[in-house]
Amino acid sequence: MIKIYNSRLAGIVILIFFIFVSGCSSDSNDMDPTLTSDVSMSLVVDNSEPAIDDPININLSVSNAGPNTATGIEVSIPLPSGYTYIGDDAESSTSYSESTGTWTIPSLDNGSSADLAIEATVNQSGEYLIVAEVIASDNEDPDSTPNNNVSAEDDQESISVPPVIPSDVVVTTYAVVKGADGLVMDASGNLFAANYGLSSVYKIDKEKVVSTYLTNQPGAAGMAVDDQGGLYLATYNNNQIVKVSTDGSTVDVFASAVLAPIALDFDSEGNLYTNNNVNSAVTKIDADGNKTAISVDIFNNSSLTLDEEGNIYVSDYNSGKITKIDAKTNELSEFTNLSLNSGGIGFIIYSDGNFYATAIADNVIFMIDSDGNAKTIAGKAGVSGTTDGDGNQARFDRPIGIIASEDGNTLYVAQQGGSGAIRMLTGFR
Ligand SMILES: [Ca+2]
Ligand SMILES: [Ca+2]
Repeated sequence: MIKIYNSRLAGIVILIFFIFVSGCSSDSNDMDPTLTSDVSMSLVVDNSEPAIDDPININLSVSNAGPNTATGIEVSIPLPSGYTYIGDDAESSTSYSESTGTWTIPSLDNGSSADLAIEATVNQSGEYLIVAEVIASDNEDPDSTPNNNVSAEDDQESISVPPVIPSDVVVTTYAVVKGADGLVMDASGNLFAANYGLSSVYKIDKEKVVSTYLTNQPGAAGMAVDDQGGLYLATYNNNQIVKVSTDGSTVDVFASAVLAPIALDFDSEGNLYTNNNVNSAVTKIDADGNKTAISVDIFNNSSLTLDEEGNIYVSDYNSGKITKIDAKTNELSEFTNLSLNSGGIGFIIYSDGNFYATAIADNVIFMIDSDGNAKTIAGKAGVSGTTDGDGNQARFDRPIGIIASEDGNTLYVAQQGGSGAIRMLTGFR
């Protein structure tokens, strides 16, 4: 009995050993989860300061520090919206799918690496942060886990390559008023800066002398000047539009019961428009003060402007969206959607074929062409400051009001933050 038992047991042990040896002699790592490969990556670009539309090569390298051959590696590296894919050069035996953003590496020997170069152009706007991570691998890795999105691990890298702003943009400090809101310039070149919190409007004349122009205007916001030089002011907290006489001596109510007005702009026929901040609407006011409501798809709308054809553009305080209202049909369409990291748009203006917008929380100034293509012309997204200099170096502190000079070649920007300096931009077009 015992002998028979032992002989059967020996046979089973031999059989198991045979299966084990034959299994390990194959190439498949699936058979043994204890195989280990330390996979890591590097991510670099060949041009870290590209201009808009410049091509760059995004170079990704994945290495295996062993001890075993790594198999079944998949790396996620999708191109964000700030880039346009041109092509890629994936090392032979590997493949990159532009549509899924996945680079597949079937096998990587101990001590070897695989390379991928993605060629792309840098867009005027969009998301620029490129994130690459190993999302699959057959073997155990001693210091990283596929697809867990832990940036400190060696299987994940990121890089951001926003376009460098043309350096002929120059930003200087024009004048300092108490933290401002809306801005307007009259035909003589005098600037007027409204202060919402102080219910006041300050005048900055051509010699940059600052004086108090209006007081007791609750929630002083946006302004516009008519053809006769009359200044109109939206008083947000009074739900009114007031008109100031040319010499500044009298202030009359031009329109009342205009809910939460912010920006003001005229069309070529002398109709005045304002955005109703908390009413998903725009109010049109004719020369006699008669009001017409026009719907817009933005509730917390922050500003409006009109082009020379009378189309109305309304900005969203909460996002980068600007909606166009067709002058003839009142039909709504998305004009553009500015790429913002946080917060929304302050004021938008139209000037001589282009649009300009302030990004309050992002601290940048946008220029938008008539097709809705936007680019940052000054400031650095997410970085506030007071530095003057070229467009790349200049910093803003909650830029809000914006107005262009008559010839369209100079911009003035009011700021809520810091000392309330009004900044002047040139060289942007
Ligand atoms: Ca690793
Ligand atoms: Ca990881």
